[in-house]
Amino acid sequence: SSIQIKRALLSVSDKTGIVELGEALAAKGVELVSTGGTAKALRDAGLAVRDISDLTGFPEMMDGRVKTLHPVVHGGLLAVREDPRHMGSASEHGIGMIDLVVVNLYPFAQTVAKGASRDEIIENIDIGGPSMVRSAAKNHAYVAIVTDPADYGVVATGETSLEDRRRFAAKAYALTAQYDAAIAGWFAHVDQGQRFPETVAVPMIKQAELRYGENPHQIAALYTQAGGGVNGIAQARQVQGKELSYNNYNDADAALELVSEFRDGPPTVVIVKHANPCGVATGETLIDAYKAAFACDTVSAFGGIIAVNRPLDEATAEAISGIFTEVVCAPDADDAAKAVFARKKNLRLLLTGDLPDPARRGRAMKSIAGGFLIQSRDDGRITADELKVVTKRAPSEQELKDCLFAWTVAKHVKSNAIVYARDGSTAGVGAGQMNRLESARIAAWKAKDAADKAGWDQSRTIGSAVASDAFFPFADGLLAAVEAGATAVIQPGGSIRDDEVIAAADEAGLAMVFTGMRHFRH
Ligand code: 93A
Repeated sequence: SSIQIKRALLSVSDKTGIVELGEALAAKGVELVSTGGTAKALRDAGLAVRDISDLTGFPEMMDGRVKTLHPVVHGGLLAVREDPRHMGSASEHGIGMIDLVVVNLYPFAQTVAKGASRDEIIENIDIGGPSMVRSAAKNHAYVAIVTDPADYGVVATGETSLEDRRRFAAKAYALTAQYDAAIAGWFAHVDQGQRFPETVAVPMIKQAELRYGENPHQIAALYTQAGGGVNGIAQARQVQGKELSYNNYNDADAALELVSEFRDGPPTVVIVKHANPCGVATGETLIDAYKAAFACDTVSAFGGIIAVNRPLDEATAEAISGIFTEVVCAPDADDAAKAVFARKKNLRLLLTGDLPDPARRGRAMKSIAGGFLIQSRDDGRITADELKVVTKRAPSEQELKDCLFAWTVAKHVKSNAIVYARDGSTAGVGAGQMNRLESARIAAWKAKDAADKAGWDQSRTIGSAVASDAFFPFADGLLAAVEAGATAVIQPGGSIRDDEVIAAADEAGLAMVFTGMRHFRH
């Protein structure tokens, strides 16, 4: 099953490494056949090359749209060498066998990315290349199809094994599938402006196989969308520590997405546990912010995932190292901070560079049995002047600040979400309950517990602002917040009982603002 290469067809847009490969093949006595540009590159390097037009008996024509689309090429790729009828047809029509095809395609995605005209984009849809890739891959029993320069070394030997040819074939079909997916996506989204095309093909590239999934009996891998252009957690650079697990990625994503909301804000630290923030704070410095975030819930922070919006310094790294932390994610870290973490062998340090734009548009996907739900990413953000004061009392400047801070955090808390905040720091977070009242109670209870543990004279929910990710359907949730000491409320509004809720707020002397936008996150 090892096959000696006698004739190779080289046709590449990206000419990297092609001359070296041509030289190696020529040295093994392989006949080289090429399309125009590739033939020129090889010839310029002093190699003997046969033009494809010589093989087909047709010139490369119609602006190169028809170069290799010919029975002489596809017969030479598809013929079953052991089938006398196939070989009979080949000799009858003067078709010689081709044992190796080296192709990379017209740069479609790159042409789109550089903002080329529609005509130029269309011209960069490769037809002949993928046809050869598919023909050669189908007939991998006899033909090697190389689409990745990383594999040039393997065929430079002048021989191919069946094992390699099978591997190449798998890679080749993945390439044409992704190539067509990119074209289909461009037609649907860009050219036709469809919000949701009839069918979706998403070109995905495997980045890593993970040790296991959410649980050890599940398998898992990380894929990224080809040409994604987003600097998210999947693109972060791991500087040190154990391999990231499935849960690490999921939690680090939640932490990074939340801290990115504060991209242009003061130093901010987010501590996430099981994809929910358990402490978020802003401060004069990163270490101040860390201490305040940690104080919110010192119990849950153990084994947490931390994301920050400033380059890490030594003092903050020292503070973080005080307890067991799974992952730290930052735009950057100075050498001193790196040295501190280096002492914690298991701690995973991820550097992201500039934080992602919190307002960017995108699609979010969730799997359900037998299907996927696709929605636009929750890029909704609210500013102070979009808020509607609904109570007799308007929030003070500090209350307003805390309202907006709590609201931003609540957006990233699993519903039902209730977040108490005071002085730029979360005081209590209630997440993932089946009713809002319980979230309000749990958050207050956790804040009280944190105060007791820290030896403060009172819970930090006293004098806090409270955010609710969706409207209070009844006054009871709001009253639980009043009981916890909240003086200001931010919520979407829109319940049929808004009047009741507003009356209860006025009765308690609260200041309440409506956002008109909710942030369910399930
Ligand atoms: O325009 S095509 O779709 N028509 C063809 O028949 C054809 N054959 C090869 N493009 C075709 N190719 C592509 O040309 C290859 O996939 C490769 O990307 C490129 C190499 O052209 P050249 O050797 O002239 O630079």
